[in-house]
Amino acid sequence: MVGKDVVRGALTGAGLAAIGWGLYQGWGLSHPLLNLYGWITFWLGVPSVFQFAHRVFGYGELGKNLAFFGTVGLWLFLHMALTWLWRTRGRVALPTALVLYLLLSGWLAGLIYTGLLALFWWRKRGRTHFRAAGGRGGVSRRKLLAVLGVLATRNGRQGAKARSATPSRIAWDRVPGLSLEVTPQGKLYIVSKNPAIFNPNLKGRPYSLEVGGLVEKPLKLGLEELKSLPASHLWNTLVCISNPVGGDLIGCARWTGVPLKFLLDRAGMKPQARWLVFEAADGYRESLPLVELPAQALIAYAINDEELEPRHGYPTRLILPGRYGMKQPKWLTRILVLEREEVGYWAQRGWSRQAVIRTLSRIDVPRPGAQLKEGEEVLVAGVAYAGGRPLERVEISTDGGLTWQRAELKPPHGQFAWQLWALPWRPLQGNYTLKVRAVEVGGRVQDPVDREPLPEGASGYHTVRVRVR
Ligand SMILES: Nc1nc2c(c(=O)[nH]1)N[C@H]1C(S)=C(S)[C@@H](COP(=O)(O)O)O[C@H]1N2
Ligand SMILES: [Mo]
Repeated sequence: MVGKDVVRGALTGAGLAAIGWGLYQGWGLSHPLLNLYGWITFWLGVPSVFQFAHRVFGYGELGKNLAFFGTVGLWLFLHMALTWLWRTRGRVALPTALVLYLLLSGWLAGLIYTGLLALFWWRKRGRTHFRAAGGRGGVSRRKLLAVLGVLATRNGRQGAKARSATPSRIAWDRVPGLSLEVTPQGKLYIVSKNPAIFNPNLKGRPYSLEVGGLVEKPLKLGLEELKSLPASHLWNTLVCISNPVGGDLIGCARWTGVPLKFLLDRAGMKPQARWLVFEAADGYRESLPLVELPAQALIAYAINDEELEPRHGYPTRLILPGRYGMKQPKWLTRILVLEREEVGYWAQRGWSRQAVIRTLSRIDVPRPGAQLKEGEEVLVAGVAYAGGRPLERVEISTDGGLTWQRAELKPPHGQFAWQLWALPWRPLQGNYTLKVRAVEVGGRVQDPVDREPLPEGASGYHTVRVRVR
């Protein structure tokens, strides 16, 4: 009999998760499975797990997805237990489920899920009747699932090529292996707390951005209204705080949107206003002290003159120059002005609260382990960024950091744009350890101490070993 509970429980759990996915994508209803995942990553202490997963799986999506599969397993197990309860202790099963769903996802979703579960159970009992009477039982349920599935539309990936060139000794757009100075949207890294299928897709859904809390005049603006307000452009480098030294969770683009200051001025601050809190459609939160809000911060709706793709935050996201990506919520739905801080999603999990970008530099070419030919000139080249603090120079060492030479530095597109750098190099035979470091105006040299990304972002010099024959 317990074997049947296992099968039924798993089917029930899977069915609820699927219907819930439709409700989440279609109407933005809180999904208990996603919240369970949030809890688990919270209580397991993502920081240490993250560092571990980082080593074992690299810094891609694998670790996150494994954690998610674990959550799915737990979710199914919970429904097996509930199914068993329902069979053996009948009456306590539904209240238990109610408490579980309420805890996981609040009253609205909690009631809806309990209702759905009751429906599942009731149908399971009823089905024997229906079967005898002509088997109509499963049909409407299948229809419901199909309708809900259709509600969520997914979007294909595309990205236009964008290149830019400035006259210089170096043809910047033709250095083999060097990053594009402007990252096309389709090539910009993607990071989200959610497994990909749970990223909100707000395309075709009614949308409005609220500005509320300690303001004189709360605002509620649709996308078209936002677009009709005075727009600003900002060159901004987006980099994830979990980007390791030399990593590729970084890109630079030209963002378009409404200056956040403009919206706040329009709403009017009350005297007690101290903090900005940002809320997103996936339940993500971040906050920032009002006094630290840079004038350039945007509520962005376009990148490189294209509409934001769903995975990059359609219809709007915050662009907060100088801070890591975690402080730039995608799928923005609400901005609250408060008296005190609300600790952000990742900050709750041990990451930095301020998340100020550390000065970084990366060698794009040559690649680690490259075999070069003696006497042939190559360009050592890469990118550097100091979080909006102007760069004075970028230096390269070919002897593991003993001596340094100055690379050519391409002028940036803007204060918050990364910079390309390159250095012609004609090596003799041997093994070389290349290193790069950036130096800010005023002489502050990039931090050489090797640090893991957690909690304040990685530091240390990107190092590449090559062989010349
Ligand atoms: N709503 C929401 N916004 C979010 C996140 C998220 O999980 N949910 N992740 C943040 C993190 S950690 C980063 S690094 C950036 C990544 O933005 P991108 O995927 O557009 O490159 O989005 C940020 N904004
Ligand atoms: Mo991030």
